[in-house]
This record gives sequence, structure tokens and C-alpha cells, in this order.
Amino acid sequence: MSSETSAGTACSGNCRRRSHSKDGWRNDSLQVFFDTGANARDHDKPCGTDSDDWSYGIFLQDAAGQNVAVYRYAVPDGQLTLGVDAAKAHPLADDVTCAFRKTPDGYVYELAFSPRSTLPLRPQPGQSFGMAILINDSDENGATEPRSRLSSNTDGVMPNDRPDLWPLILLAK
Ligand SMILES: [Ca+2]
Ligand SMILES: [Ca+2]
Repeated sequence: MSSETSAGTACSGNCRRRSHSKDGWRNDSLQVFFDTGANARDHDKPCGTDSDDWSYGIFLQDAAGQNVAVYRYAVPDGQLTLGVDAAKAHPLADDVTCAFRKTPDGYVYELAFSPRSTLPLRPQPGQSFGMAILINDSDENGATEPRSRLSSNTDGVMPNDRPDLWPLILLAK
């Protein structure tokens, strides 16, 4: 965790794709969320995402998964990251890389987040942050909603705007 934050997830089922767009979540896709300040539980009631949270969408651009687009939906306040050079919401994220491969019974995403792609989080032992994963499964081209979803939330609530439910990760040596 010293220079890059890596994550992997395995999925089962066939893969459908939609051409590159911010609507890629409607297809077979992966979404990853970070609460870098681990502060979403600091309120008496859910307050949604705040100024230090990230939201990423990982979308296949071809059936084989040779080309994967990483889409940035939400970014922290630029004052907390790189100021005028801060990442903007909605452009593709070229500082997050993804390797995709199919397996006999599904597929695997491997992601590497560059240090700047999770600022102001600075991964080191003792640091904690919130992180959620949402897997969308669609088997029909043109569907407006995924057929099914799998989430790191355990109570059936969609994680998108509920960082108070995202699992907390404590980094260790
Ligand atoms: Ca599918
Ligand atoms: Ca937060």
C-alpha cells in the first residue's frame, strides 16, 4: 500500500458492454467508492457523500475486456487534493489502471489506484478510510437498469450515496 492502492474483485456471469459513457454502470460494470476521511459516520443521520469522497466507475469498452475505461463520477474538493490541478468529476481517470480477465466461471477486475487518485488519503499504517464496491450485472443490451447487483453493503441499501454504510479499512504494516 506504499505507492499504489490495489483492489481486485471476482465476478461470475457473462459480460455485457455498453459503449463508453458515464452510463456504463447500466451494463456489467464495477463501481468503487472511497471516503478518504472515514468521516461519514460522524453524523447523527446519513448526510451523503462529502468533500473528501471519490466515486469511480469501471467499464469495459470491448467484449474481451482488453480496453477498460475508468470513469470519475465524484471527486473531493480540490482544496483537499491538488488545487487547480485537482481531478475533475466526469473525465476518464488515466491515473487508475485496470486489468480484466475472464475465468471459466466469471471474470476478475484488478485495479491499481495511483496516489493522486485517492487524495487526500495518504496510505500508511494506522490510517483508516471507507471503501465500498458495487458490481452491476446486466445480461441485456440496452437495459435501463442492471439485472442484479452485488454490493459491499450488507443490508441491501445501495452504497452510492450512503458512505455511512461503507466498510471501514484500517491499514496495517
Ligand atoms: Ca452479465
Ligand atoms: Ca467523507
